[in-house]
Amino acid sequence: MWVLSMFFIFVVGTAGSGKSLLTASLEKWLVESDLSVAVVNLDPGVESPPYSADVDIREYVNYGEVMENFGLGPNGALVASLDMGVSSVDDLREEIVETESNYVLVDCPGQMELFAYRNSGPLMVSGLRGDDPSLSLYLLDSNIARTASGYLSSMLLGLSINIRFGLPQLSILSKSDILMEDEIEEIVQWGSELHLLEEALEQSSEGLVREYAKAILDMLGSIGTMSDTIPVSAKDMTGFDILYGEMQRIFLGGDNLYE
Ligand SMILES: Nc1nc2c(ncn2[C@@H]2O[C@H](COP(=O)(O)OP(=O)(O)O)[C@@H](O)[C@H]2O)c(=O)[nH]1
Ligand SMILES: [Mg+2]
Repeated sequence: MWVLSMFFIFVVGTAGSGKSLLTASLEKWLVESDLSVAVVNLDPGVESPPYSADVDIREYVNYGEVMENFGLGPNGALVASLDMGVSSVDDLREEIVETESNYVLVDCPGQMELFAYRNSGPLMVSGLRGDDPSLSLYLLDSNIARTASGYLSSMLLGLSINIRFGLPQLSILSKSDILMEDEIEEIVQWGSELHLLEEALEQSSEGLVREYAKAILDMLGSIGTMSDTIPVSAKDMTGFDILYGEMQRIFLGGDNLYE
């Protein structure tokens, strides 16, 4: 019997890196390609996301009430809301399965760092995806990645998110429309040719960074986890064909590299 898989795509990155708009644009792109898509909002604190969510954590936890009832600030309330959301993960998954979609786009919380480092993050991810094939899209914000030290620190955060979630991960250079073509090329090259990144760090960085940059780059080179960075603009809808190709390569690759 032919069993249809659902493919889960978790959109992750720091606050403001463009997760929600990318989710909206990727949904549009996939639907235009005749694929069915379910969009999941996992951000309890979002007011009006740029898409209409099929499944929404806000139906299970009330961020405003959590803030008020427990006397918490925005970050504390987010952490508490996510912890509470984990107890509803089976219901969220059931709602997702009922949509019978080809792709499930999961827009992760604004403060991704909090989500990734708490237990609720990985628990939520594994509960939502079940045994379905999954990957994460890690957004490197062009505003940050345009400098060598910004790129390196974003990369390292991506690596640590990768360690927490244990999913195959693609690096996306988000908001690429704000960069010049040659800037994009340079950033993409940093990912594949670490010596270029090292040179850029040497030219631009303070002494201390220069000293340990080499050690970090040697470490990155030896674990060989650097994948190509894919420039995408959710605003201009560019880069999606290449992104889709890379997602297919992971989902349909047929190997068990990530299991
Ligand atoms: N120029 C440009 N701006 C973008 C793009 N994607 C998102 N933004 C802007 O960046 C800000 C944060 O985007 P959002 O999707 O809410 O980020 P999130 O916090 O990661 O969900 C918003 O003002 C967006 O309009 C893009 O592709 N190009
Ligand atoms: Mg968002």
